[in-house]
Amino acid sequence: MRVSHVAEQWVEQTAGLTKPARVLWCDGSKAEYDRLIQAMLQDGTLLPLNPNTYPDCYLHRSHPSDVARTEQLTFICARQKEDAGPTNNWMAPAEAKTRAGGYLRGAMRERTMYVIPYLMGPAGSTMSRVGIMVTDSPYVVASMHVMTRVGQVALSAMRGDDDFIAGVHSLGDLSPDRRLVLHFPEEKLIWSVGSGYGGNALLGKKCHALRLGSAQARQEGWLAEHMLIIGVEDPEGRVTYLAAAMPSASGKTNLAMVESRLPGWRVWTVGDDIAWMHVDAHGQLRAINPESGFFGVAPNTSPKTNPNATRMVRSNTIFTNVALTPSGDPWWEGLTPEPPAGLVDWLGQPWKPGTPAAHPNSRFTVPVQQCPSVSPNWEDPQGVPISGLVFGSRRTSVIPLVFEGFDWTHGVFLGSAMSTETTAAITGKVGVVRRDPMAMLPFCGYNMGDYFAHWLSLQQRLTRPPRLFRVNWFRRDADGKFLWPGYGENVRVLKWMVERIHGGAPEVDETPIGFIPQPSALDTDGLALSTAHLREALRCDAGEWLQALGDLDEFYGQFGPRLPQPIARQLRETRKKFGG
Ligand code: OXD
Ligand code: MN
Repeated sequence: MRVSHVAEQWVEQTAGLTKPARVLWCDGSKAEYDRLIQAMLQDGTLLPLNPNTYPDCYLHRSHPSDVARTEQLTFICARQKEDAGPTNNWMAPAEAKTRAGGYLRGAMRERTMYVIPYLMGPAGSTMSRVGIMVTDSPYVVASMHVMTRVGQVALSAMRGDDDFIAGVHSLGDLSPDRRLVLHFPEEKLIWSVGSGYGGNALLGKKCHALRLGSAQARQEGWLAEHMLIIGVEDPEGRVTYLAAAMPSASGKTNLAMVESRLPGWRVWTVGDDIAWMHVDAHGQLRAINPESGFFGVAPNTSPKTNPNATRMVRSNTIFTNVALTPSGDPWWEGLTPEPPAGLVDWLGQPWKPGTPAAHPNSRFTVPVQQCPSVSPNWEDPQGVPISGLVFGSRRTSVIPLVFEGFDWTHGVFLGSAMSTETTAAITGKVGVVRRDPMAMLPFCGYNMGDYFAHWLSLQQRLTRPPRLFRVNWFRRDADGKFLWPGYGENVRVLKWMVERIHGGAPEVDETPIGFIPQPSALDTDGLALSTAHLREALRCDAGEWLQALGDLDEFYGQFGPRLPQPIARQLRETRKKFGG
């Protein structure tokens, strides 16, 4: 492999700090992956699953205190606190290095330090970017093989000797007291110690593609977003591409590979979690999926909620923290209506009814190509043209099923004002409402006031700005029942968006929050949904909204002068339209 001098020096320096027994550069080959799997089967890091029903699938159990992203231990270490902004934890770079350096010193003794050159994005795309990470976890290496493109393909994409994001990862001693996930945007550097799980440890994903990616995107004039990418094919065979931001564990993977219930309509999967979007020379927004795998939430994935995912994880999949059946199949809540007898839970103990069998944030890691609905264009180096952007959140009340922003600025305001109920993807309380602008609250690597300004500024380069939509699949009626059936039926909402994008579906109500479809505008053929029910799902209530907008002044106020004036103006105007 051709290796950059800067990378070699940095690896040597890192080895000097962490003191591994050996250093091994990864080439990304199948043989390398197989060797890692064999070694992990031997030392018990992986358990084999039933080779007849789940060929080449494995189960990993993480440390029981290391099961989700730890936002409270995640820091943006910009030189100036203001550049991290009020929504990020901040630590001064020198202090961060002293603290984490203490945990990393000698942390790899008697371990192998794997060096993983990885490419985020398709080979040959000017939108793709390179990372080089070191880790002492073979599970992380195998997962990076699935989630990114590893080896020479990455090194060949470097545009200069130092054109890479550097990432140091060590399991440390896995103690939450000695766990830190640190981002140094000015140094293109990530340090993560003390966790072996998900976004804390697979550095390509949240740390690189979102936190440092978003900071780099701002400097270079593009967007790194927490968005799925899909192509929606209509009965005429036209494919309209959409990107949709949704908070973690809120059905993003389900929507990314949704199987349409509408005859003639079909959804093609480009990505399920992250979109990197550039404005091309013609002023068209184009998106790539920087990842090459899915790291999806297992619980509630079933033939009903996500048939494509249940098929896709039947081979070549690494499961983490799911339960195990006596015949060696993985199991999680929702997979089958009844739990099979004799389950072993995610901790490896006989399952006790009333306790979780799979951890609520248990996951599958699987290559994108295995998705039955994968788009033929998913690796197009030019990216796919985006005609609509969707902001979705999880709200029991207030937010209608779907509506459309008036224009780019108003749509950016809607995204910036998003709030959602928390899920098991992060440690902490589930179901608490918090502001989550563009579903990026935990992932924006710089001051979110500047982030809103960056979004607004793109408009001048867009000749045909995408339409911006807001969705909420999770609204409930007074009895606590979901108002919308969701899952495969969500294609009906996508159909409405596609019609709007192409100048159709004029039956809308103009409300203070945007255009809401009249019940007749949504195709509900074959659904047992009354108009009254649908009206409730689409209802916009002035009193509820004025209350919901109540704490936005405080949220926006934190950004002080960094809050763009157009956003403050949109809030004032919305209130005024509601009579507030
Ligand atoms: C994820 C997350 O893993 O958002 O995608 O937590
Ligand atoms: Mn995510």
